Amino acid sequence: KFTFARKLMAAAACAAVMVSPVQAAEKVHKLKLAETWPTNFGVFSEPARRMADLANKMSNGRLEISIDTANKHKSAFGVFDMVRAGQYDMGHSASYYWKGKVPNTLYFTTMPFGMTATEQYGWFYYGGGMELMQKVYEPFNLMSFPGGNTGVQMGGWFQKEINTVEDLEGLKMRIPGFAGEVLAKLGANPTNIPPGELYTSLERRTIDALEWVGPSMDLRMGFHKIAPYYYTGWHEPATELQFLVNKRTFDKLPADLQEILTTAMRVAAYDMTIQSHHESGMNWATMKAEFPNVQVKQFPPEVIQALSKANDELLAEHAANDELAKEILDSQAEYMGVVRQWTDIADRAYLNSFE
Ligand code: PYR
Repeated sequence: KFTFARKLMAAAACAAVMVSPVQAAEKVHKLKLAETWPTNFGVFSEPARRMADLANKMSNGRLEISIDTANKHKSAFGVFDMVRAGQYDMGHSASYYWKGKVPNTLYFTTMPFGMTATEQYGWFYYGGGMELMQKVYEPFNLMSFPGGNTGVQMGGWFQKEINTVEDLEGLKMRIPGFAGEVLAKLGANPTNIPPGELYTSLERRTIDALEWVGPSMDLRMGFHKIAPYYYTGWHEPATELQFLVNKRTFDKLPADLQEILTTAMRVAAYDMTIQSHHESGMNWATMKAEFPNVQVKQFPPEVIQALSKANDELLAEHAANDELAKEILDSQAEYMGVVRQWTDIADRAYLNSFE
């Protein structure tokens, strides 16, 4: 007899049978990511791996992201082009490396005398920064997301002391981004060199000085063995790395996987920001104890004033030359103008209130 209960069971079994082909058809999306960084590159190697792991677990295995370091693809500064062309689906790099290709990408890493990491994250996520970044990247079939922040960077490793503005003239320094242009205005010769080649360039004196990151990364690079002076920073107060995503790849993902990928990138970026501060703290203590000969210096006020003046002039030039550059720079300046007042009352006043 076909009872009601049996009918229900049959319906349930039928439903189960109907679900399973759907589950079987649940596609695994395999994405490939290219990093600018070499293999085993400390804190910078973390965000891509953490993001891939999180995305895989949160999607129950439906997102599989494999990672190639620069040792594999041999093109540290080719990441933009490779992701744009779809040779890779994703990248992990830094936006200011692309200024020679797309000048307006320059403003989404960090700016000399600009926002701190907390302020800049506020600008990205609540102050219109993300929208402006997408406006710059979208014409290139790309999306860009924050990829982890180093915090305030050290001003770099120098063979000779910088006592006057004249000491910058003719100085060959590895320094990317807007800061490089500021230094050029004061007569220095800035250049960008892939991270894997920095030590050799300074050791062989192809360059006189370099800035890389700060103790979180610099100690493992060994710069303290080949340059005596370690200057504090002015040029990169909040260096934000970058996840690049090929827009066509992203658009083809189901909506839930898009959300999972975006969340995984955001968590991985946040985590690197914390880890950078931690590693810098630990490594700073180690450096002071084990390498007491490293001379920590500040640029004299006269030099900082000249850098700041050149920076202001360059900002005005960039804004005058390009409408979108002006929109981005105005947005950053307005945001910082408001938020810095709070930073002053909160962080600055707190730190200044005691020794
Ligand atoms: C640099 O290239 O200098 C970074 O800090 C990422």
